Amino acid sequence: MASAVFRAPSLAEAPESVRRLPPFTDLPLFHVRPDCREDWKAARLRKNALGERKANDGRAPIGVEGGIVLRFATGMAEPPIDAPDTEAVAEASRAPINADLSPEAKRDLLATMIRIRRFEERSLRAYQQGHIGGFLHLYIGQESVATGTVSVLGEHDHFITAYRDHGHALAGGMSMDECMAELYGKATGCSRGKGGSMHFFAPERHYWGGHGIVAGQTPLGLGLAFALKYKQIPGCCLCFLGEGAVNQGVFHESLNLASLWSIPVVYIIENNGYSMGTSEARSSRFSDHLASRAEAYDMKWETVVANHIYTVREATERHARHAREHSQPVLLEYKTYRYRGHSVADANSEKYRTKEEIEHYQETMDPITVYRKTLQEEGILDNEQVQAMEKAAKDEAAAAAKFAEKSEFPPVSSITEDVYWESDQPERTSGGRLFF
Ligand SMILES: Cc1ncc(C[n+]2csc(CCOP(=O)(O)OP(=O)(O)O)c2C)c(N)n1
Ligand SMILES: [Mg+2]
Repeated sequence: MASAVFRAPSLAEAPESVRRLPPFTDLPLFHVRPDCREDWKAARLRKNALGERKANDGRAPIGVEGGIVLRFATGMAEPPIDAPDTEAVAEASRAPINADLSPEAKRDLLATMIRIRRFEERSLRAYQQGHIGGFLHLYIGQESVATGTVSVLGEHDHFITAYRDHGHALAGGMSMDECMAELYGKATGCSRGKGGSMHFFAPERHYWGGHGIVAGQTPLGLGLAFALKYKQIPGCCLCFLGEGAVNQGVFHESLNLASLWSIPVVYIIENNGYSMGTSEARSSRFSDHLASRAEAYDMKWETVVANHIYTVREATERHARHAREHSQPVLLEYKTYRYRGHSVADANSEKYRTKEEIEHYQETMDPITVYRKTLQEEGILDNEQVQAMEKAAKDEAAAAAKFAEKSEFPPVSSITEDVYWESDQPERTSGGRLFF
């Protein structure tokens, strides 16, 4: 008999909740939720008819949760977000953190998001031309999160993230030159060419990277915030993670300690709907909000649709202030979306989601487009200014690529420099730096 794992359950074996559904023969062996938008459903069914069923020999297991039919082997997600939260945007725009911005400061935020996107598009081109090797995780689609969060940080605050780290770096003030050179593996890169895409660092800007192990940065973020409290520095630490990191044990250990010791750490889940090719729905058991898991640790939490930078700034500022003033942790979940594959190697990112899903997001939710419209409606941005920002960002990215190409690779002799133990052994150091 075939292994249970690879066998579609028969109706007789199904639990009562399943038997009440239409017969399996009427249901495609596909990931369909009854509340899913009709056009997406249709697109999924079309794709299914075209080859998915054949590819899986009709044997993909089916799971049913509360009337929701899931196929676990492969399949696509419930779209991470359906529509902008217009009410929340209007409210956030009236909050002092946004309302008090000068027109110039508002335009600067747009310019930063455009810079991040053009930088990454240029880096993708460089990758395809063979200048960049290894990983390249693009942040395209999520720009409002890094730009909005980092823009409300105070002088004593710190931030740290995972490997999808280019946006945070540029939002934190790092130059395109040092970032692009790092991607090229050159000695002029921010990590002297030894880190690459996943390891952008700028501790002098309070940016602590850049970490490749999923959830590995979550205890480090806790440690940074602990150090602030221990040294009585009135700051907090923003610690970013993907929604794929929320089931890692170390994340839960970190939440527990953060709450137990009242540590001013703001955990920010950038929920872009997918961990590599696995949708949120297929990887995590939760009711409505991933962030509600914070309740297990007696911790505050909130979920925010993050495609508008005003909502991101409002929520981050409010929670960061609370963290600093009360020395309390919080778990914030930002609903966002990535357009590209997990990394450049994930070229067929439409395999686990439909083209329609990606297009829908780009047309209705794109963080750069929606914010540009907001500024135009506020009467503080015209087309010429947008074009100037676009040109400046493209020119800057092209210049950074040139700078990287011309730079030297690090010498082989430098391979033993910048290793971790140095800071504890000053007499044997080659120049490692201490920042606290
Ligand atoms: C401990 C560990 N397990 C597995 C991996 C391989 N891996 C790299 S990224 C990733 C998906 C993480 O997705 P998510 O946290 O949602 O972040 P996103 O890529 O969406 O930004 C996995 C499984 C890893 N790097 N570390
Ligand atoms: Mg993700």
